[in-house]
Amino acid sequence: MDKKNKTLGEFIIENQSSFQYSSGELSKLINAIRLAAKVVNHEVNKAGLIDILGAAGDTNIQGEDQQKLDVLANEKFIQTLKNREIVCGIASEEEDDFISINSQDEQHQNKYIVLIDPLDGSSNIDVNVSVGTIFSIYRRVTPVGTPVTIDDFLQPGDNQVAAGYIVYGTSTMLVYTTGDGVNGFTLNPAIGTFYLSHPNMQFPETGKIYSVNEGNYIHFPQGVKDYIKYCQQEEGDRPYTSRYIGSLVSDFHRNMIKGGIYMYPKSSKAHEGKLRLLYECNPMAFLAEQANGKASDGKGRIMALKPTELHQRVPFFCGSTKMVEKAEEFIAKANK
Ligand code: P6P
Repeated sequence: MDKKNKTLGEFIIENQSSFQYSSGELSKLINAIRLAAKVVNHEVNKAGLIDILGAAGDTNIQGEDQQKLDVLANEKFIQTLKNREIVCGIASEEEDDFISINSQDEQHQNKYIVLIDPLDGSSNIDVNVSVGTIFSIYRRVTPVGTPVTIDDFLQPGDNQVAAGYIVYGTSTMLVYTTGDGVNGFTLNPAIGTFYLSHPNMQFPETGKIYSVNEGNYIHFPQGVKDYIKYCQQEEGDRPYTSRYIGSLVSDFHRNMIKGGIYMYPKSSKAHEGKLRLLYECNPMAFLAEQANGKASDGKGRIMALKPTELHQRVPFFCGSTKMVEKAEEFIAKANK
């Protein structure tokens, strides 16, 4: 079959044998995410009509309570994942604690946990800038059939069995990995089908784009300041271009296609950085490494970190391998 006309459903079926665990469950997991993505996509695209439909907290013209989109996205993903009877626990940026899903039917020995950032960059919605959903999937580590514990969620990123994002941009794309490369699927909204549009996505080894909020420059550690100045120097293939959308998924997606580095360093204002390890950095790091890129906390691999808290933050440097390594070099030199 022509790769370009392949649907997400066909792709999952064709590749389920490459998923090292029980294949049927992967299909259900990704199909649940696919369904929730279409529902959220519909709501995000309606956001521009908020003045007509009513802002969050109001009732819309149908008399329905208008929800904040990140609350709605959170509810849609949780509800869809619960209904599929293969997930035993969910953690979300929108939930203080993890959700334990105890299947009533003992034959459903649910083995997977999912961590999500249901609508990352949601503050961009009001200004019509693209936003995204990020997901990370593990097998539980506590005995099947018992309620999940925090240990099931505090696993290093290297234990992920699948991860991906949906970017709600000029087109809606679902990009994911199960450890066998990264593939991107574009939604045809007319028929509600995702098509394989970006097979085997790879970060260029280097690039000319650096993404960082330079408004925080004076608060960055010296090594980060030195790297940013390096990017701006007139030498060789520099100065680079600065591009910062303020939406991790969008900056990551552009950099994966064009080459580049995304940075959210720690600073005197954000002592551990801003991004969350479990449901932002680890899934993006899994994708980056599967696409021959790199993801670091400035010193070492993000996915090697042993998490200690559900919502912990870490500094994040991610993208083209040579650019991340250069940033690590400046950080190490400044720390000598
Ligand atoms: P700042 C969105 O809130 C987010 O988590 C990422 O998607 C984005 O890259 C970053 O924070 C933007 O944060 O502090 O630069 O506005």
